[in-house]
Amino acid sequence: MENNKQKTFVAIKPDATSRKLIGQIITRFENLGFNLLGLKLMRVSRELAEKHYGEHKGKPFFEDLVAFITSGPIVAMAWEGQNAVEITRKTLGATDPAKANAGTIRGDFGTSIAENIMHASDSPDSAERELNLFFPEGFIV
Ligand code: FUP
Repeated sequence: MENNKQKTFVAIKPDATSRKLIGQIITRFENLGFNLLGLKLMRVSRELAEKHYGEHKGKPFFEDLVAFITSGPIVAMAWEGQNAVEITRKTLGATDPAKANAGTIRGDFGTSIAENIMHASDSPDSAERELNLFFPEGFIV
């Protein structure tokens, strides 16, 4: 059997937590057959937001992005499974909900590129970096 087990970092953003979408979103990840390694409801500090979105520093949307991700609680999660990084990105759909296919999480729940429901790591290297940022304490499983 193929073995490409990966860990990925996923976050439910403040628009989705305030819209009470947490349960529906977690169900979709459980349906994929992934294993949940870590999960926490948290507020993102400005410092953490700037580190997490470091690649976008200087872009016109950077300040709004930091303001948004720090505006309310997020759910930070670590999931593990075969090809988890790529499958998770597919499950979220395109960054802009207007371009995301129906059936994807952003396609089904989102309307705005700035407030687009979820984040997911875009590569195994990003996943490692982001998991270290959001789960410096590691995992109990
Ligand atoms: P993604 O990897 O799909 O989260 O997308 P990006 O890393 O390109 O963008 C990170 C976040 O920046 C997006 F979730 C939303 C925000 N963004 C904007 O607000 N405007 C843009 O034009 C592009 C991204």
